[in-house]
Amino acid sequence: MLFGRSKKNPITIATKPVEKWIYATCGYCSTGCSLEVGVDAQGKGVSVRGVTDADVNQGKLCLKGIFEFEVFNSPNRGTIPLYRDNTFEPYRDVTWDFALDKTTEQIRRIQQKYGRDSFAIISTGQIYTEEFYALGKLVRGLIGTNNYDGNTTLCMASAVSGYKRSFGSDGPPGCYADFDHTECLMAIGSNLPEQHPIIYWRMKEALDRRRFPLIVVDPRVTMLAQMADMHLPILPGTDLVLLNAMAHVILKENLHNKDYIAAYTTGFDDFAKLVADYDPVMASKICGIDEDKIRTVARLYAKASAAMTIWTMGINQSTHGSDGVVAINNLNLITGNIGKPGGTSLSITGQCNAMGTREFSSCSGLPGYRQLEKETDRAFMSQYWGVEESFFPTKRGMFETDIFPAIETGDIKGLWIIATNPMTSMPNTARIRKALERLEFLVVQDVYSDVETTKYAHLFLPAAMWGEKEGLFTNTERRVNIVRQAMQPPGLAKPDIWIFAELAKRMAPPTGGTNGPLPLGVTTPAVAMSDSTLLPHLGKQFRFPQSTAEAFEEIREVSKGRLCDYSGMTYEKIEEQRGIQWPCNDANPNGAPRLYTDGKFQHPDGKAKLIALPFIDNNERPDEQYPFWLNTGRVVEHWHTRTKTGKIGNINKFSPTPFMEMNPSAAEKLGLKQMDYARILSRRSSAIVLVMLTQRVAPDAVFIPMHYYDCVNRLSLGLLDPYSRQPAYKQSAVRIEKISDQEAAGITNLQARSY
Ligand SMILES: Nc1nc2c(c(=O)[nH]1)N[C@H]1C(S)=C(S)[C@@H](COP(=O)(O)OP(=O)(O)OC[C@H]3O[C@@H](n4cnc5c(=O)[nH]c(N)nc54)[C@H](O)[C@@H]3O)O[C@H]1N2
Ligand SMILES: Nc1nc2c(c(=O)[nH]1)N[C@H]1C(S)=C(S)[C@@H](COP(=O)(O)OP(=O)(O)OC[C@H]3O[C@@H](n4cnc5c(=O)[nH]c(N)nc54)[C@H](O)[C@@H]3O)O[C@H]1N2
Ligand code: SF4
Ligand SMILES: [Mo]
Repeated sequence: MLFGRSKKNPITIATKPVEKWIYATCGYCSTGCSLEVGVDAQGKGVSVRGVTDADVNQGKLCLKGIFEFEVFNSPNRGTIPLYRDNTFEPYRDVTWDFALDKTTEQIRRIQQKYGRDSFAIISTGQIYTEEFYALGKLVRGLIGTNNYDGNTTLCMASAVSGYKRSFGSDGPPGCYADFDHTECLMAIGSNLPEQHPIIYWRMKEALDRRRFPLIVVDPRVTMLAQMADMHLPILPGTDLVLLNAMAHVILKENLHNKDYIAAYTTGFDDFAKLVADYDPVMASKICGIDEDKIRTVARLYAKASAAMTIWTMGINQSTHGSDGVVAINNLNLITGNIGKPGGTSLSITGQCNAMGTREFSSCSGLPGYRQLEKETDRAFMSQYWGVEESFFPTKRGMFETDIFPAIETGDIKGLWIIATNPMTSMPNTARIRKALERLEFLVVQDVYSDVETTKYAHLFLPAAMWGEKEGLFTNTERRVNIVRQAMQPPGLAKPDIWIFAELAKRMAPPTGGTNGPLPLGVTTPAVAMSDSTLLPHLGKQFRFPQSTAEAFEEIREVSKGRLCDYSGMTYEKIEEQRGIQWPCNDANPNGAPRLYTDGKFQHPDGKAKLIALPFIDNNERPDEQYPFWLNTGRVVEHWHTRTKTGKIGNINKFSPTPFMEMNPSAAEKLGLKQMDYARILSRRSSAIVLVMLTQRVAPDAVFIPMHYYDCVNRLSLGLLDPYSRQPAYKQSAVRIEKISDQEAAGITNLQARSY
């Protein structure tokens, strides 16, 4: 006789008719998991599985990776270019020739009328490195605007800026294997289990094998905080004070590594003088962490034979984001924890290829971490590309967060947005909307035609997505990994690099016929420019990569001898090794896990800088009118503005509706119950959210995920960091109101679901 479970029908998992498995790297987060896409006999992606012999994930995937094949069949993909003369008209289908000619013509018209820099370009961290390289060549070599930036300003800019200030160059020095060696791990403003589930798994495995203290600094009791040995629920935006106070204790108690400091750093005296002011008693009043806890953590960190810090947006998205990163580097320099196993400053990157854009997109400089400010760097790229050196600007242009205000002031008249959705992701979106409405020409290049920003565009260019084209991503630990093409793009959608190459052709018709035929069998006649006064800067050898493989060859050449050296890589070797960590060259043919192992840094004197960092409290703070801190961030099931995950049923079902985490005691005072709709107001605007009661947030704070259109970024202020220009998304002040008509609120709220 059968009882209980065994009596029920057994669960069966439908077999997938997979014909072949195609190697790829996950297209969501910067963990960089190796996976394979299962394709059926009709060429359709029907499954995904993890790659077991990949160092990064060893066969594991998180839920976004497991369901990633479903993006291929998601609705509202862009399949044909769309155009309208005025944004109040409906779009009409147009040919690629029309769309590309129109883009070229509008860019040149605006530049000729208002100046070269009046046309701006905002890109992303989510296309392939080769595509970034090609875009950079198009912008720096042909279009010639200096107002070219990416959404990485919303994300990694503070880490980049902090690494540059401390070490003389961008580039995370550590790797995931450091978890296996560390004797103390501090995680600041990083919700690893939800945002980088497989890095978390690596960390947890290391922790299970070999106990080491885990310290978590986060105002919210995240899952990581719950498993920490010590959770420091810091007052929002005050991490710099905590870090300065830790350095204070370490110096005062003589726990610093004097030999390391003397041999490899400069600036110690000024630094020591400043942190002398940050004693734990005074610091505890500012950052809300008990003075003894600060001392204990500082001692633990300094006494460990190897200690490391990881951080993400809790540090970067702050008015002292860049300083916070430098403070982490300071801490690791004074304790000799850079470039050694288990001792590092490892910024956990965000998007799948936020690293690739930093390395080769030319967004803030020139390829291979070259700087516009450096004569030798300009001269090298001028010679290599065949672009007159004087055509390059001598300093970087506007950041994304400065481009929108420049539209308001009329300095920017045209904008090209590539793979980012600022109408949902920028702070204070009402202001962004007004700015977009002022543009004479807006072109949006995205894989989905329903992305919110297209509502304000004149032209939409449909791009092929991850898995529908081949190319490289670099992950958090500098690992370059490949995505092979598993699927054909839908309709007329084209790889981003094809679009860049076609525009290049229109801007500089090939002279010597060096450019080969276009990929995917599509050829269009090059359109001569009506006015070629912008072109005399081009040398005869100027050519434009027509495929990712061609761009990769250029990347290998220009990166030779640089920190981010790809010269020893080939696509085959990358796939074979399941990713290679740069530098990869003759000295390190299989890549290198760590940077600065020899204590030689990238500042001209070869030393790292210890920098004194005074804390300036300039956040918007809760007051009587707006009594709650608004904290924003992510949940595991959604990806950013939900253009992908909002359309995948198995993922969207976990949180289809905008919600707010709220402490039960605060809710009770306002008469709010679980699952009530509440109105949340800031000095900018208001939004409606579902109330989720949880002890995860403090009674004077709420947390709202960033993923929903017309929601949290209507409220956020986004004050900017002075170095990185990154917005402080994590600190604004809000008020919460009970809504009497719950039914009406539900209807209003439905609109925010968008999909
Ligand atoms: N599932 C999923 N994963 C993702 C993404 C996604 O959209 N969805 N996006 C990717 C991208 S681009 C990024 S940048 C990363 C972001 O990854 P994370 O930075 O880990 O994620 P967030 O939720 O933005 O914020 C992390 C934590 O910062 C804390 N925090 C807020 N204010 C402060 C503060 O003042 N001090 C400190 N110390 N902490 C604070 C928040 O409470 C939150 O728990 O995730 C990547 N991974
Ligand atoms: N309140 C708040 N706001 C935030 C944050 C926060 O923590 N709080 N975090 C910020 C951070 S860290 C980030 S990274 C940003 C992210 O913000 P966004 O960059 O705006 O977010 P995504 O939804 O990832 O947008 C990427 C777009 O690229 C498209 N796309 C995907 N693949 C391709 C491709 O191959 N080619 C092309 N052409 N398009 C493609 C997608 O459909 C999508 O529309 O949000 C920022 N905004
Ligand atoms: S952890 Fe990141 S890279 Fe790995 S499967 Fe999940 S989303 Fe993809
Ligand atoms: Mo990000």
